[in-house]
Amino acid sequence: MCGIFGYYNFRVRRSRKAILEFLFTGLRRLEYRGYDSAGISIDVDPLPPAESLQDAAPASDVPESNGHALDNGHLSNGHSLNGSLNGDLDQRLTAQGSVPVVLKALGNIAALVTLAHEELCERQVSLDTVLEHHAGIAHTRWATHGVPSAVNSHPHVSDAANEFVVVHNGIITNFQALKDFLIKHGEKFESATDTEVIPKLCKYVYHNLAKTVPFNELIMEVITQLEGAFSLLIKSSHYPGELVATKRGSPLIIGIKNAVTRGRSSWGSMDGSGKRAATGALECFIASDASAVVEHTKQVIVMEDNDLVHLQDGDYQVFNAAAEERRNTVPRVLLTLTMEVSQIMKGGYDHFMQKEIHEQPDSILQTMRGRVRFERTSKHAVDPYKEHRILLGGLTDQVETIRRSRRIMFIACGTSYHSCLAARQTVEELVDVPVALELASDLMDRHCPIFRDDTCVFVSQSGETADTLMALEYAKVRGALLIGVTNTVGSAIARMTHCGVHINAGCEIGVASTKAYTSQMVAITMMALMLSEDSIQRRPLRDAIIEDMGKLPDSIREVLKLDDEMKALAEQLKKEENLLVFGRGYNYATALEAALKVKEVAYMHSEGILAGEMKHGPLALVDENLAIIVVATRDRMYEKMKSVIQQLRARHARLIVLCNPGDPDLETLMSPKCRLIHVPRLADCLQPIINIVPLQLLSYHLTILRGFNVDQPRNLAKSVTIT
Ligand code: UD2
Ligand code: GLU
Repeated sequence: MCGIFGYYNFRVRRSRKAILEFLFTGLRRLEYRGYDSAGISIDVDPLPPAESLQDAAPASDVPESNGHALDNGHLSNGHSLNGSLNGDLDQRLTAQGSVPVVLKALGNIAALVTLAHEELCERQVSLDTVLEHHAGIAHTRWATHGVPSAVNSHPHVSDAANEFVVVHNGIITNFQALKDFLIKHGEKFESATDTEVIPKLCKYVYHNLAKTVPFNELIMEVITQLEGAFSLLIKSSHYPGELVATKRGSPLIIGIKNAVTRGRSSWGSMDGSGKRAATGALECFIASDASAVVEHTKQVIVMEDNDLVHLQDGDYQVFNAAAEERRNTVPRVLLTLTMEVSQIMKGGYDHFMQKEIHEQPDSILQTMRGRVRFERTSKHAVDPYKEHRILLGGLTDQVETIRRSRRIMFIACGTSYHSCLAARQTVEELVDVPVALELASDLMDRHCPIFRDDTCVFVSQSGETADTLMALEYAKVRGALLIGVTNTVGSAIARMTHCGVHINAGCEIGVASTKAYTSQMVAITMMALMLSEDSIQRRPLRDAIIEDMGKLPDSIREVLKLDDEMKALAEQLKKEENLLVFGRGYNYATALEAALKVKEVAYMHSEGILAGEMKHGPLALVDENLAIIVVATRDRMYEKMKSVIQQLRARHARLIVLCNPGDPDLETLMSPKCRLIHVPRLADCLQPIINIVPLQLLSYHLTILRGFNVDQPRNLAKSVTIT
């Protein structure tokens, strides 16, 4: 899991400073995906280019490497820019006017920016130099193999001369075998990563092929040796100005921007072969996800597994390693992103998590937009219920198959799993099909039986969650109907499922999922409502739910007014070491999700407890010091929850009770040490969508008050694209 970004320009004049800024901005957009270290590779000139001859230092004046070593905590390059390159390579590079330099830093992007400027300045690399043709790559890491450090951070290189430079997202599962092989052939490794085998393998293959082959063919050869998941950007001093992007398992998209030259588009002709006629200027923005591309261009190619894109001389060609003839290009459709630039900005909020919590009235509306018909026909209509309906365009063709399934199995991880848990009961109540719920990793560990008449629903915000994807592959082999519920159009899950629902919540950047969670619950509820449309017996229930769905945005607006109250509560709780959250029925998921939020961003130990299990263990923890949140809104579980509150009160617990207003019983149950948080009342199955919001606010404020980075919790990354 990490962020990869690449910038390629051809016949588009960009100063080196602008190129660096593209790379840094790309990394900033992707930082939420991983942020323990970062690095870039750009080209520098062994000889000063014509335009900057007057102000740049002569080549002979460019200092030798100042000896920054791999282990100095900052920089991995340390390779001299002149003098160290031998024989014909040196000449060729000089002719092409570029040689890759690698800069990397432990810590966040800001640390890399500072280091890069210092380092380039020290080497007298002119930032004003204009480069008409350049390929730069960048990476923000989330370590899987080897601790976060400058040595382990990317780009990784083949050798001291940077013959091959690679950034990688994913895990190479056979790296040890490759490493052993390469060591036997004289290669030396510096990092503890799996990634380092890739540049070294590139170099090995390059020098062992009978003749020099095009860059794409070389890399095609290399990736056939790789097992596991990867998205890669590779540049090489042997192929100056060229870039190869390839992927299997991990996501990668290419944004294409064609500059208009001499009054006509340089786009040239797309002949459907995936090959673009090289008529002029081209800029490409290659990234792990759309958030880093959308501000530059909306035209993208979503790369498929085993795709390899070769950027050369202002042309891009797409090949596929699984194609019968790997040297032939394959056609790929140019998609238009619907995302807006404003979605990736904080828009006046201090943090993405805060922004996304406050966006929920709108994100939920977007999830329902065009899919829920709230108004009923007049009471004189033949069938007054007919118009009160749900239409999920992506599922219409499969409704009958789903209804006839042996079971509906929801498969997800983390917060997405909680959304399935919250909505499970709704599906059970409305649809006559047994429902199962599986954590993707556990399903795979157990080799859980799946049959061809099962419907498997895969829920993932990013649509790229590795465990969920593996479960998807597993279910696919077994012939089940595969449905996706995802926030990311064009993601692996959206593409690999037979059908599905996009939740349309808008780009979610905060690592702790908030708006995607509530939209997932709404999407699954809509699914259940659509599947139960034929049931006369359930019409009153369906009607009540749909009626209240219309109230969701305003109810959430109401709950968001609790912001100050939740901040005050966070102030009270900020020094706690433990926090329990009790819930049951629909709100067991609320308890688990609230506890997950508190632990993942505020680093406070927190547990969600099924209140029905209280007497079977958790009650032993309760004393007058333990802070406990109890979710006791007035659904079918309310009376039982009141009894839970009584028992907790009897042990002098410090209670915070989330409830609906207007119950004098509850008021009298509480002591001055206890606190009530009032939220609006909605249909039972929609109540968890409301209830989680104040608890999201609480975890947000707890994190800020405890002094942690709410958008970048330690050791976590947004979408877990590796298992
Ligand atoms: C589609 C359009 C929407 C609008 C609307 C008009 C897209 C992405 N959506 O929305 O912009 O034009 O029609 O009626 O173009 N799918 C999967 N797996 C998943 C998610 C979705 O296979 O995980 C499929 C789904 O079965 C459908 C397509 O992707 O064929 C679009 O899904 P959707 O939920 O966006 O569909 P809809 O009709 O709400
Ligand atoms: N496995 C690689 C590493 O640990 C890449 C991790 C990532 O995707 O950031 O460096």
